Amino acid sequence: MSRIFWCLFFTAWPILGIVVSVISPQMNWGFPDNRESATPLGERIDDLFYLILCIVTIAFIGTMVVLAYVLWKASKNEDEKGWFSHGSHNLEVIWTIVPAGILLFIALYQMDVWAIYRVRDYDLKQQNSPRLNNLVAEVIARQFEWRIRYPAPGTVFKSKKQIDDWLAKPQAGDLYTVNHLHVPLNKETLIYLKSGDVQHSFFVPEMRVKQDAIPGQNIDIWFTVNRAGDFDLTCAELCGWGHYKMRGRVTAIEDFSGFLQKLKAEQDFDGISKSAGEIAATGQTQEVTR
Ligand SMILES: [Cu+2]
Repeated sequence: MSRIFWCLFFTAWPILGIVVSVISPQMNWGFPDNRESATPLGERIDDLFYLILCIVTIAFIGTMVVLAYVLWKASKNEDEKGWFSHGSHNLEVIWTIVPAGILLFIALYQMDVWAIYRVRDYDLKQQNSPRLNNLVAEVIARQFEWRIRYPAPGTVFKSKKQIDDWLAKPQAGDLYTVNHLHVPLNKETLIYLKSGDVQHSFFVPEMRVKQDAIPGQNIDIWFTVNRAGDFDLTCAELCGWGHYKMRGRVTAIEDFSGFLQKLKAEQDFDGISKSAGEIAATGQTQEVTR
């Protein structure tokens, strides 16, 4: 094969790759259900991904242009031999310092988002902090399901110690569900994540929320959902033979306290009085029919 063939061959693939990348959003060639973030913080996380995508695209195009130039230059003379280099100190310094500088820039630039994502419990330690009552639920990941515990409707936490006490053991009046977490819409939400056995990972792709559940730890997760609806919850840590079936749902609803009241009516239903639906509809206490 002539050198010009290899020059065209190795130049065509990067060009094809770039063309496919540019047209794929319009052609809907992305991942299925690759939808926009349902949380404002998720949008900022997406922006970080796009920033990194821009940086690697520039680096990719730059290196491919150099490669194409070298191939094209060498293809003009079939008899010219290659030049072997044992390294260039200056070049090595440059390609160490430039990526290091880019990594340092990304590390500093993302700190804000990371702080909002991970470090929001600092003022829970203050008495009567408004954030104390952002607590919505405790989620226990276990082989192979998500166990959800909500505080009794109307519970008010006045200190971090009260939260810790609530987390330490189940309380009378707590409400329970399995694999389906409800959260309030447009409100800063705090959930605590625990593991009942091995390591799991609480992952809600559309909310851009992902957090490992680690045995022995209560891990706080903060988010604000600003789109009503159902979102897939999945386990993102291989946790055993039934890992694949650790699927759940997160639902963001406007009337969160109404949901808790309905859940309480269902849970308190003794099986012989009015149906849970009727009680929830009327808001009455139960009457036992004999
Ligand atoms: Cu798992």
